[in-house]
Amino acid sequence: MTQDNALLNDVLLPVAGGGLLDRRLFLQRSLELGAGAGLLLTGMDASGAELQPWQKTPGAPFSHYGQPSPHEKEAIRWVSANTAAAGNGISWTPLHKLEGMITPNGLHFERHHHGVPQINPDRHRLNLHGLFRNPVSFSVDDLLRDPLVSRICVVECGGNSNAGWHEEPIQTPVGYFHGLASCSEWTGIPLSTLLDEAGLQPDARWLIAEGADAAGMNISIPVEKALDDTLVALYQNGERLRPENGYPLRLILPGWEAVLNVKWLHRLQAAREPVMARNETAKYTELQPSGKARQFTFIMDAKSLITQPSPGYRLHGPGLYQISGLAWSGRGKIRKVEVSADGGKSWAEAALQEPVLSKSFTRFRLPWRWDGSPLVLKSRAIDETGHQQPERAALVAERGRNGYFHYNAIVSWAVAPDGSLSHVYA
Ligand SMILES: Nc1nc2c(c(=O)[nH]1)N[C@H]1C(S)=C(S)[C@@H](COP(=O)(O)O)O[C@H]1N2
Ligand SMILES: [Mo]
Repeated sequence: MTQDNALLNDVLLPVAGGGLLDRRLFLQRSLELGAGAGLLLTGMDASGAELQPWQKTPGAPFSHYGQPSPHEKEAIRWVSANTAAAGNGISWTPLHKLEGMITPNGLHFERHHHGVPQINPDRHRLNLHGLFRNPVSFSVDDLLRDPLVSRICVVECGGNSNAGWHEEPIQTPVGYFHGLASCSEWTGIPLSTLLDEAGLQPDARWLIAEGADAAGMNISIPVEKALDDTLVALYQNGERLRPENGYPLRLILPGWEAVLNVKWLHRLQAAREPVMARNETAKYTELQPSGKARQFTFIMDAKSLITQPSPGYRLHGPGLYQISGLAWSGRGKIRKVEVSADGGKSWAEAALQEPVLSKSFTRFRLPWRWDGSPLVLKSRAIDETGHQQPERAALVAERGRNGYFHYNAIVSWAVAPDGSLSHVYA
């Protein structure tokens, strides 16, 4: 018996009660590692699989802030900047590349009217003025000392999905059609706390919020919503807000069109009347078939879409698939999502993945066996208030052809025999 073998036998004998083994077992581990090194030389692991280069040498060092794998270069925001106006434009969340319900901060959609201000938090203040008994000015540090609360909710631009109003169905990955919506955990201070502290006067009906960007975007918020679930957010998915999403602080009005979620918030004026800013008169209003215009249409209605499979992907032949998608409603929780694989003739109830949260992305899934024939996939959401997503024809009949905002019709993907998908009005 060699000296090494004797050592191996020794260290496997218990050295004390309860199964304690000899501390020299670590030496045996290194003997095993020696054997492993032999495998390394043969270029195969114990299962006979070939060792990859990264299994043979130490990996990259630590990093202060992580980045996605370089192999995930397609999971990016799609930028659509307005070249006529500096800093004006949008970028879309790649919903077709994501799973689960939370949007990573680097992929939260963006809408800026005048670029992303680079704010020094030490020089930023939030001023409450107008119809308050004690007008007050907060520093960011003041606000960070207040008791914080968190909630998960969707931020969705009122103009999201508006390509649905086009005469012809837009052909683009689903995130670049419906991705002006993102879902995050927001942490901050209930606005009602700050309004209490400043002594909101009873005759105040509106709060006029203004951002510290060069556009000085302003908009009017009804006092009822401000006192209900509105948050002054400081954190987004656990870290401080990203500059593009409002650093150091922004408003979050769960379920309402995102234009009200004023970023870089620096002023709240309590008033009797709305300010009639551009974004509540020239924009975010729509002429109806009745001849009347919609205004102050704050709530984002129920919506759903299938993200897998979706246009840009190709099914690899007949067989078993999992349909996966997102549903949400600005009115509350999603009660039910139904999926059709025959263009709306029959519907099956999808499984909703927990947690199902109010005004948040809800992931739905349904197994599906594709037999290779052409068909149309659809999904429709019903929220806890009973609101159901309309068919496109019904939405157009109700709202007419001047629609630009609040498009929430059922979305249809046609599957071709070659497994490719396209957006159809069906
Ligand atoms: N100060 C300020 N707030 C703003 C805007 C802006 O341009 N400036 N854009 C609004 C619009 S139209 C939308 S859709 C949301 C977008 O928020 P996000 O960029 O964090 O996704 O911010 C809103 N708040
Ligand atoms: Mo927006």
